[in-house]
Amino acid sequence: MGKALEGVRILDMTHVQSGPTCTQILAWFGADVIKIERPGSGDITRGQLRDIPDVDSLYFTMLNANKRSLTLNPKTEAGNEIFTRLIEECDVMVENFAPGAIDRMGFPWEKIQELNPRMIYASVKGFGPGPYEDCKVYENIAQCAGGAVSTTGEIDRFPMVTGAQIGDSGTGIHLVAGILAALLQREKSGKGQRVTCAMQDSVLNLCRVKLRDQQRLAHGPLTEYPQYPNGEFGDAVPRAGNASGGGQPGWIVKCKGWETDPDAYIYVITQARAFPGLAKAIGHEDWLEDPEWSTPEARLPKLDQVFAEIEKWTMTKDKMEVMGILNPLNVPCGPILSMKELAEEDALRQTGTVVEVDHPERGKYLTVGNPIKLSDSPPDVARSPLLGEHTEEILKSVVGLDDAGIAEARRQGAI
Ligand code: CAO
Repeated sequence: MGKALEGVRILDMTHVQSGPTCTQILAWFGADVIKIERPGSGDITRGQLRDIPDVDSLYFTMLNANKRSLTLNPKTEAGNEIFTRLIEECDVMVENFAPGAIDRMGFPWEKIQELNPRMIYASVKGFGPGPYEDCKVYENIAQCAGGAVSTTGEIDRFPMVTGAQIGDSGTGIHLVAGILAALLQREKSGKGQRVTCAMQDSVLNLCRVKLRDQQRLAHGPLTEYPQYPNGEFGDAVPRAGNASGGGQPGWIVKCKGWETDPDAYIYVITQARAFPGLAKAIGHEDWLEDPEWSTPEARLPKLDQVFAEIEKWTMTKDKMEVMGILNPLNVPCGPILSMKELAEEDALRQTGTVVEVDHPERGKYLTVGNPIKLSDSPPDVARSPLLGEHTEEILKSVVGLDDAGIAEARRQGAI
């Protein structure tokens, strides 16, 4: 079966995490992704957080599946010529270097357009135009700048970053959407365009509900926040612990074994229409007849007591037992799953969300496959390339160099 992006060639100038997440998804959709890496060392993540000496790290292998690797230094004379040919031969160029790095290599957008008017040139930067546009940015900085950190954490404690890589991988996924839209527009216009995603913007987009709450604050306290009705609200959205971001109250409660198992917890949402079943399950049928508890409005100021009662019940059961009882009652709930549990989850293996791949140097490892499922374009997850594994192959078939040209490029240190 063909793949959705078959025939699309990507000039992948990405490194670390944000850009590589984007091009990895494009590769899973079937694009030919040519990853350009600095001769000798390659993407810095190949050597970062290594678990096995002298072998590409999991950081690299889990972000660069299904790509081909070409070592190239565009700052050399031969490298500049090869890079020029690649721009002519590719459909999309993706990069996430520090601001201005590609320009300094001698390839500003104007020149790229001249070389290939159909080229889509996609970039991740930390910030959009403005006071911080020249800053280098990593994940946690983006989380801070995009509003995630000020709104995450325990109430009245210090701000907290989240383990989800919403700045890096989150921005990479936003960039995928921009590239696909630009490819579609090119079908009609015949022209490429510039696609840019700032990490701050992507994080803020993911924190949309918190900007909603900022505006609601002007009209009174945020009644679903744990600070209501007894705590104080300032002039900015506060941290809300584990309160639900939606209109239905939710919280994390302990389950059996919590004293020794750090993940023996479950998230329970007291959705109004499922509340009668929940109340009965925890032995609080009395609440349903009592006007002090029977309506969401009556319960709102005493959510802490509601969840304390739920917890008394959940502490007598393990989290999967709670799931088994509450789900048939349509009570939305979710166990706190550890990475160990996720790695061992059979259903995720079956859907290709967790995939085992074989690597010639490290052996078998697990990766997260494509979370976006296309029925006519299922991904075959392949291992990441070794550094420069496809250099000669690409120079011959895409760039059109012969053996003498390759030898000269090598002599100059261009590849
Ligand atoms: N051959 C020769 N030189 C190369 C090369 C190659 N194949 N690939 C990159 N380089 C050079 C660049 O040209 C640049 O040189 P100059 O600064 O002299 O122009 C240099 O390598 C380093 O690039 P950099 O500044 O991007 O790298 P860094 O490690 O200092 O910074 C990062 C990393 C991520 C902070 C920065 O790239 C950045 O802010 N990127 C945009 C935001 C982003 O994507 N952040 C998320 C990263 S994932 O956590």
